[in-house]
Amino acid sequence: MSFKTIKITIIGLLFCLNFYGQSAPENFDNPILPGYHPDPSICRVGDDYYLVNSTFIWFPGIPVYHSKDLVNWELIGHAINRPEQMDFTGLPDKLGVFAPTIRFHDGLFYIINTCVGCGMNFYVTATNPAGPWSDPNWLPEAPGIDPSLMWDDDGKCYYTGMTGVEDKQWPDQSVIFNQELDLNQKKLVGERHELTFGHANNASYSEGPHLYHINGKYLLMLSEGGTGLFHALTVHHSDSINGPYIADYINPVLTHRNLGLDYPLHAIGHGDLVQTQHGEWWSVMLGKRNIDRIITLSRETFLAKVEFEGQTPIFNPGYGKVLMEQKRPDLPWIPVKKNPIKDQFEGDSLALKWYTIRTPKESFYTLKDGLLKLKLRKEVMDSLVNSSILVQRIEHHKFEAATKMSFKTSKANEQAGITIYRTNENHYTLLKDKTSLVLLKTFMGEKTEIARIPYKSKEVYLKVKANDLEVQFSYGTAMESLQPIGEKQSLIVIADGQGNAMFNGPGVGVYATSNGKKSKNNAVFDWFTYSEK
Ligand code: 6LW
Repeated sequence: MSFKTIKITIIGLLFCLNFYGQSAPENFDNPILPGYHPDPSICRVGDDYYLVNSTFIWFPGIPVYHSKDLVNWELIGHAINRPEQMDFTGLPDKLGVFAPTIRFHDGLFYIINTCVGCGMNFYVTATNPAGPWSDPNWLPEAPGIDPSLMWDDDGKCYYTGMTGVEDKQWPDQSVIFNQELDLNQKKLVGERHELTFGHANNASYSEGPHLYHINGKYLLMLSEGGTGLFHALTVHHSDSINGPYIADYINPVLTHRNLGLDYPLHAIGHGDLVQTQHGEWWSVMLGKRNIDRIITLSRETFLAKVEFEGQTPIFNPGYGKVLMEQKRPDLPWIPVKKNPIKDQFEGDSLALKWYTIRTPKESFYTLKDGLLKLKLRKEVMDSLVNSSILVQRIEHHKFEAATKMSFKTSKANEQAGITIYRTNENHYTLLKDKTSLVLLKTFMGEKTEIARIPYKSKEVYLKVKANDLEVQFSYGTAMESLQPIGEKQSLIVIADGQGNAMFNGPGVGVYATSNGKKSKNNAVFDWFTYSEK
């Protein structure tokens, strides 16, 4: 090998190796955002991609992700992270912030969304997508849910949304409409135009619309069939922004509803399109991985290639479905810093991956000297108000989470420990109290004590280990000598469709409560680990 060849090889290798020392793979794996990541919307600004999801009553709300390659995503902030912006108090877990749309126009980022149960449609803006985001601009005149924005060549901003139909011709009929949004007056103006009821004459829940102006034609992409098994993406074309829109013959352009109940990926729909700086088209969409038809990870975000044949987007040409692995976009490979397995609670703020449930009205934790101190408050996670709970997304069917906690009490009402949370009526807790450790299951609002073990010392290690549909809780005075508490438990407790578990997703984390009485006590957490197993 000549010196020149060696030099070229080394330069080539350096190009292939990014700054984390990983070589760029040929393929990527789906989902690109595992775990609770429903209703994705995406936009590109130059070489940068931004993606948002719905979060219902989790706080902070509406995560903003950034990527350079459409595969590696870094959480950079949240659109709703100040309690004054939005109040989720009193809302069931399936309400709150629904499907957002993110767009960039004229130097400003826009996220438009609906807070169902707390003010309905609104938009927030930011010059930096990591935040701060503005207070919500409420649009009380905008009916329905799932708003989207599009700026047309005339410089006007168009709002597209879905709303109900008064005299329904078939069950669950809804309508997609558009109207001009005057950004100076911050309200919808002019006439409202009905665009479509969906592509089929029994289309249910036409929703999640996005409007694109591509090669002089208007493309309206929406979802039909509801966000479960019958979910599908359809497209509709028009020469004029206000219609008439003609359904594409290829509809639905993407669905898994014809693949059968036992196909491991259900509910594909609710998508958004993006064109790369190199001209490729890609789409993000939601889907539900299932085990034996049971969905414990809720709706996740997937990526699929799109090629246009004329005006028609063809999703994953030759396959027509979402793939678990495929060739990655033609973009430089830029991995992002992964969340460390062990959160040592260093620094003075929690990592962005942590959420509480419903808007906090007071501060309930502190971080100091590498310790997370959780205040015991009278609120409980079974109610519809914020309690002292902090969770992060469960992203894998097989995972392990553990913590080291110091907690001592002389009062029978005080408890603290670890939790797997889906809704106020569906969760597990492994809690330490005055005299013991207790494993509690709350399923469809009914609480059962699974196991109780006398436990005295102040320090305790608590662990959950999930294997598909089962979870084993354990405890001990050292990580090396943990003992199981109770039998293996079923994760059906946090699965979709069980009681009030719908739309939102599951989390794992820490919790402390004084069960209705005032308290000055704290539970102190040294670290928290989460990893795929
Ligand atoms: C959302 C709707 C949907 O607003 O589910 O899957 C609703 N699509 O578009 C709640 O996420």
